[in-house]
Amino acid sequence: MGNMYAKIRSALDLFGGKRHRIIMLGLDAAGKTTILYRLKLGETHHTVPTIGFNVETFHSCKTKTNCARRFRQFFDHLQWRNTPRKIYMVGLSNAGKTSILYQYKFNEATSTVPTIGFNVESFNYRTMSFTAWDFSGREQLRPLWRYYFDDTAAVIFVVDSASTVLMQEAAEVLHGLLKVSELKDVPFLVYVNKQDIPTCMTVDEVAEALQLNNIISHDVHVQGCCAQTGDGLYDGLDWLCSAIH
Ligand SMILES: Nc1nc2c(ncn2[C@@H]2O[C@H](COP(=O)(O)OP(=O)(O)OP(=O)(O)O)[C@@H](O)[C@H]2O)c(=O)[nH]1
Ligand SMILES: [Mg+2]
Repeated sequence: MGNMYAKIRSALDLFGGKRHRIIMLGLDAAGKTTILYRLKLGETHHTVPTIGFNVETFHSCKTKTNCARRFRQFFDHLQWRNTPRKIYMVGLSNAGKTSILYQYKFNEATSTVPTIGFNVESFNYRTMSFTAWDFSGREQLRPLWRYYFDDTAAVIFVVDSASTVLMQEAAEVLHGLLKVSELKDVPFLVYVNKQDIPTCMTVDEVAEALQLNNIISHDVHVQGCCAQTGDGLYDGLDWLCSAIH
């Protein structure tokens, strides 16, 4: 019982229900007051050098998204339920999306056929439950993607690293997704798949071709993998779990 109360108390802290005193220290003109006003008001204000100190109270639960995330964390923390997170798997056709999905689900290589529409599978990893939506990458079927953006916790973008000629098209599709307002604040895991093929591009080469280093709008992680052996897939999922939390 004592353990249960301790859990509830620490979970309530996630709501910001408890007050914490933060002492901000640093050299002259380091930006302390600017940070304080940003936390308090959500915007940058002109400051003058502080004589003595400033005191402000602010709530960490600032945006609706943050509140929803904290609410979910609250339930997870109590382990009353583990809400499945929706993973949105996209990329060009033949990239290996369905092969990756089946590795997640069955932990083994499974033969696939080109997806028409989408596949949906649930699986658990570590303490989290996921519902993965794996869409067809065919150009004619990509318009379907936009009807399923809602409630996406993370995007997995799969690239065939052995298909050099399609890299430009993959870059355009990926950057198009990064502009979608429903996917704002959603982390993107980019799987550089088929790393077992001798002629494949390296992870760095693909990252450069996809201009991944220039992305500042989203949390993006690039991970080399091979869907046939499963290599790299769980390293990517580890990152995803931490990015979703
Ligand atoms: N050598 C190799 N082949 C792979 C790998 N991953 C997938 N494949 C093969 O690539 C082909 C396409 O894989 P899928 O998983 O069906 O591709 P997809 O992205 O789901 O394609 P669509 O459903 O058409 O969008 C299949 O023949 C897979 O066996 C890999 O890591 N290495
Ligand atoms: Mg498929």
